[in-house]
Order: sequence, then C-alpha cells, then structure tokens
Amino acid sequence: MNVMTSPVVAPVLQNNGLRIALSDGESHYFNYHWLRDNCPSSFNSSTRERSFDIFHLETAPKAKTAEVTGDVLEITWEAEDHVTSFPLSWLEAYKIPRRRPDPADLSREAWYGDHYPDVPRFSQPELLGDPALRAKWIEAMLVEGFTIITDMPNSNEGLTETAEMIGQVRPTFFGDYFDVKTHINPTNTAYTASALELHTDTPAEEHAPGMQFLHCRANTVKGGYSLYADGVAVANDFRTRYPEGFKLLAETKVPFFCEHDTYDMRSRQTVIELDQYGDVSGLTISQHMLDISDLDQELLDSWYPAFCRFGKMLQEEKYMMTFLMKAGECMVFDNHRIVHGRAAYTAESGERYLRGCYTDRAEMRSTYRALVSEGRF
Ligand code: AKG
Repeated sequence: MNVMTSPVVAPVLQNNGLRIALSDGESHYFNYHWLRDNCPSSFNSSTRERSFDIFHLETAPKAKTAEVTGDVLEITWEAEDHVTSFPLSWLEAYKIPRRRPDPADLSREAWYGDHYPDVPRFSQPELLGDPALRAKWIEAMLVEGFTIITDMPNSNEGLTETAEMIGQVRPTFFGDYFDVKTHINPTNTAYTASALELHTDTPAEEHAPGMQFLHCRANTVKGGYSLYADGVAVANDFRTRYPEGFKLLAETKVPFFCEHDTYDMRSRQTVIELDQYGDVSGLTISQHMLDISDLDQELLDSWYPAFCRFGKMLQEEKYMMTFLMKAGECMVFDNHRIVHGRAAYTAESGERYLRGCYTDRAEMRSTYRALVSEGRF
C-alpha cells in the first residue's frame, strides 16, 4: 500500500503560485517562479547544476493547469510549451522552508585546560590511506576545533599533502607557507624567541584563514611551550558571566592591522564571532595587531573593560592547555576558534622550527560532506 496519501482536493491555481494539499491534510503554497526554476528538467545530471535560465522567460511563469496523478503533480505552463512533473514526496520536503540538511553542521564541544591527553590524534600515513579516518579527523575539527597529527614526514611535502587532505593551501598576504623560527630581521613577533600571547592569525585579512597547520620540524630549545585555548569555551562562559561585555565584543567591529615595508593590511572584525544560530563560532583576537584608532572614545569606556576582562579570562588556567610540541607532530586547528600562543624560549639553547600553512573552513566542511555522503566508503 502506498504510504503517501494522495490529496483529496485538486491543486488551486492562484496568481503567483498554487496551493496543494499534502500528506498532513493541510494546503501548502508554492510559488510559480520557484516551481518552474526547480523543475527536474532544469538541471544537468552531469554537472549537477541548474542549466535552465529563468531570466530568459519572457513573462512570469504561471500554471495553465495543475493536476495530481498518482503521486505526481503535473503542471502545464501558460506561456511555454513545457510540462513540469514533481513527485509529491519532493514537494513534501519543502512544505516548510528549510535549509538542506548539512552533515557538517555539528555541535561544538567546548574543551578546557586539562584537555591535552584527550586531544584527538591521527597518524598522517594512516589518514592518507583511509578516507573513513579522514572523515573522523575532520569531524573532530568541526566538533573540538583542535587535533594533532602524528608521524608526519620531516619534509615540506609532508605538510602540503596533509593540508591537501582537507582542501587547497590557502595563501595569505605573506604567501602560501610560513616558517616559525627566529629570524635575523623579524617582521612578526612569531619570528622572534619572545613569548607570544594568545591570538588568532592574520586578523587584518578581510577573511582570516580558517584552518591552521603548524608542523613541528624541530624543538630542542629551552622553553617555547605551546599554549592553546578553546575560544568557544571561554566566550560561552564570558557570555554567562558578563552578558553586556559579551554583547559589546560580539557586536562592535574593531580595526586590525598588519603593516611592514611592502604591505599594509587592514580589516574590521568583531572579537567574538557568532554563527547563524547566534552561538559562538569563534574569535578574532590579536593584541599585537589591534588598532583601536577610530572608535568613539566614549564607546571605549565600556569596550576596553569588556575586552580586558575577556583577555584575562582567556589566560585563566582553567582554559589554557600547555604542552611541548614534538618534532613529527602537526597541530591542526580552527584559526577562528582556537587561540594559540607560546612561552618565550632561549634561541641559543637548541633549534625550534615550525612550518605552517592554512586551508579554508568552508572547504573542509565540503570535503567532510563529500566523504560522509552515502556509499562513499
Ligand atoms: C604563529 O605563527 O602565529 C604562532 O603563534 C607560532 C606559535 C609557536 O611558535 O609555537
């Protein structure tokens, strides 16, 4: 027996759309433009893109007739020699406006300073050979924002092939890759042996890169401990403790800069970033690249205390994960969610070398959807 109950009432044609009774017994409205644009014949099955161009219709689409035969709605169009057939089950899926279900839209799980032993770890050679494991890796990044890759080859190519499992290496204004070691003429605090306060990278980019890779090639120095904290954990607690401060940091765009001889990058970002649901999705924070030059001085009376409170919270032991990176490991983390920094080290005491690059978050989500879509493994 067919589980779809055929509508008892014939579709009702209206000026801009039609009404049809669906399985819940209710009458649902569908717009003619939308119906014509989404006619199954509008799509190319090979490119999986729309090949129909609605701009080429001379008049607005309007149904001449519409009838239900079995489980199919058939529409004959008024000004076109064209018939559209929709399975009713397809219309059922759109009777309530909705987004396409997104397997990459996973809930974030906040983590705290004691998280190091539980950080999801994946072996690079195993990831390369196992798409199902790659999906687990990306899932961990979507949920926790921070993972460690072990058994990395000691080569530049090793980093590239790791990043390319998620997406394309995404250049920033200083190139595709960066080398964190002490430079003779440093252009960035990261390239000194000084302590680096917790930050997100390249806040002065209009769209700061999403995923960051830091491949540890050598670490024999005294000091140089890595510091990481989950911005989501801190910002969620901040929201509870200081709702007014939270609102200010989530709503006020502040200027960031990064300037040297051949570049002068500037952008405006909110310190706390919210997603489409109003939940905290990340942060943009960098003391050494913040440029509070043009904000109203009276606004600063409330913005600065909120910012300082938040900055102090970020550094609380409760949130701060501290550890020593080992050669052969690669930290992979969400540059909008996870703040990172390091303790100072003694440059003469050994060698410390990290090679880094970035990929995009959206591309990582795309890779994840493709990996987990049915029948992929
Ligand atoms: C950066 O390059 O942005 C860093 O924060 C480097 C971190 C480190 O040296 O451990």
